Amino acid sequence: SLAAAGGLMLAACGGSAATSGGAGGSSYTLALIVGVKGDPFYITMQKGAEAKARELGVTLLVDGPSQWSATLQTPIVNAYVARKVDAIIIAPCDKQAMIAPLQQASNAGIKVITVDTYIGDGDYVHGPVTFPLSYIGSDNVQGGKIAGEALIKAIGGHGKVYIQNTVPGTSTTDQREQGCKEAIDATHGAVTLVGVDFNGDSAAKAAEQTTAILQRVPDLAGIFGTNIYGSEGAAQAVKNAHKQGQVKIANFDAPEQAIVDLKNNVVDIVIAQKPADMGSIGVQYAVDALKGNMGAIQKRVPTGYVIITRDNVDTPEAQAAIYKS
Ligand code: T6T
Repeated sequence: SLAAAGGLMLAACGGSAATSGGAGGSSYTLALIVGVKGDPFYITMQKGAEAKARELGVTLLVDGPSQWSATLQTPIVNAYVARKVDAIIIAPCDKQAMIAPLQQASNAGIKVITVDTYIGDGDYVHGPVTFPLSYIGSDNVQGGKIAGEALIKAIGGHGKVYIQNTVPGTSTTDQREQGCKEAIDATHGAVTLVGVDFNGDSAAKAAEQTTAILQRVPDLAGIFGTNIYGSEGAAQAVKNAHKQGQVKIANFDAPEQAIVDLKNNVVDIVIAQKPADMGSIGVQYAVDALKGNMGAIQKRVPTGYVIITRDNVDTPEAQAAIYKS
């Protein structure tokens, strides 16, 4: 397939995608497989992973599918298994479909760590899938709840809301939807959910779907965008309809555009994750595991959030949380 060819090409001309370790030059080769290429969240994760790889003197290869798709991500995993890397640090695109290819990697003796998203139910101690060494990422039910509660507050505690989601089966965004629904349920009917759409991780599709909802539900009060693309598309549609300020938006993730929209009153809350920490801890854990230092590894590492509003957007903490692109 195209993705396999792309993966092999990247591997073959490794130079651009590989960060080679400095001092001492270890023999370890790690692979970071992101959820989708070009996403500022994963670009920021990659920078964190590369910095840690340099510090520890290991080689890091980086690749990912061109679209959010387990079908496109699977041959990338297979290519790294064939290449016999020492560890795979991956944001799996689907919590079920990525189990088998990663199980094969693990069976081949490759250390597997998941970052951002998980496989199975994310509980690698008691859950159905236990071979990954750790799941490093946000608490996404909590994140969805924070978004939902902020949205409910922004709309004055009552009214109609809509969720712009990405691809079902993705652990992160499934859990954000769940957390937001819990916040809505806690209003006991004061806030109602008029719909959830899945945009396939495309901002253009998200804008199209949101435009249709704005027409169908003229008194829509608020929108929760569950990631960069859902939020970006929702904001674009609201701007196109000249409804900024009237329709409130809770924006998951913190690319530059979200900060612009926050400052222009198009969105009211920006929930920044810590992708660089996910990448950095992922690399640290892979090296710990390869050195047999299992005591250093926790099976679950929640990385936390920085909540950005107009009140704190110019603080150093908020500015540092904005994703790189
Ligand atoms: O929200 C992040 C990530 O946590 C999610 O799994 C996929 O989408 C993003 O990369 C943002 O686009």
